[in-house]
Amino acid sequence: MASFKEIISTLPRRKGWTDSNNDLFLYRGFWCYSFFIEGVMSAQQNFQSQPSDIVICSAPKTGTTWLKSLTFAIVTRTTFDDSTSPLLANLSHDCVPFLEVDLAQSSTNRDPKNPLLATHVPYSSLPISIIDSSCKIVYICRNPKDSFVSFYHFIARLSASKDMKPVALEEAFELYCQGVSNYGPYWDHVLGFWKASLDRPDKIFFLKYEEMIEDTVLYIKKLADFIGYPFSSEEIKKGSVDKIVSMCSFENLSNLEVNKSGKHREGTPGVIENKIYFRKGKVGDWENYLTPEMAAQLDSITLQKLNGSGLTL
Ligand code: PAP
Repeated sequence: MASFKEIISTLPRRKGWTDSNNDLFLYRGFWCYSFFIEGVMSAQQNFQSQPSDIVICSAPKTGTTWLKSLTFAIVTRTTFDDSTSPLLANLSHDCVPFLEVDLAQSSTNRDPKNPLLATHVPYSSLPISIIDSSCKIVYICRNPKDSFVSFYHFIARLSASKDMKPVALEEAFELYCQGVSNYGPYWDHVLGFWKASLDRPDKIFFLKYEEMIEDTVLYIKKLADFIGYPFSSEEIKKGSVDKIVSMCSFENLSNLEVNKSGKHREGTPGVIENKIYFRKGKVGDWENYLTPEMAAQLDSITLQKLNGSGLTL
């Protein structure tokens, strides 16, 4: 049987968003770096989901770090509070295992007390046991203009820390519009989960970053209900929800020492400074980076792609 690497070497490829040799490959309809595709292939073969699992799904740069923090804080709130939470000493990515990296080889490599896992894999390529089991999926999406700008800055900051150069913003923009971004096309990613959430509303909870920023308390309560960890009226009176909102706020998390100076996956080639996951955490920052023409181009692609779906972004 051909190895994962051999299979990947036969896939269509495009240059990634930096000057390094790290190409994006088209695997089952989505673009991805080979390291992650190997993980996805392996997870598809090996990962066994449990009914109690809560799978946090997202395209990159749509609010993953925040959603992981919120969900982790919700499910661990009887064990920890806002002065003892592991989120105060660890990046949320280190509290929630990443399917295609941490769990690719084995589904038992987990803390049995933690039902959470996360992935960027599109709905149609999730391991079959996640689709078939009664586990819950929570999906977050974000306006494509802000997602693109966030993505570009992430790559630029990552490149600076790894002695690489990002492509120019205009070039990355063209690639993004063509769907050539890690786990892209972005619109296909969102639509896959959107349609699945309409078909299976008990299984998939669909969130938008902008709505969560607008009314975090409301969506935390909805999220807690959906994943089976509802807040009691007693907890609400005591301010439990507000404490989680404050603890997981951009201001609080980005100012923690661990997120200012710590590193994710230290000692591996994938090492990333935690601070790169925190930039502005705002809605509408695209206005500072995209020309009106670029914004109109992205809006028109979004309108066309989402046409008839009932979804707006
Ligand atoms: P990932 O998919 O690689 O994990 P992700 O967390 O989705 O990345 O994206 C980072 C974005 O979330 C950044 O957005 P920006 O570039 O527009 O600023 C980051 O600032 C934002 N972010 C991180 N933590 C929070 C938070 N606690 N609240 C709101 N936004 C946040």
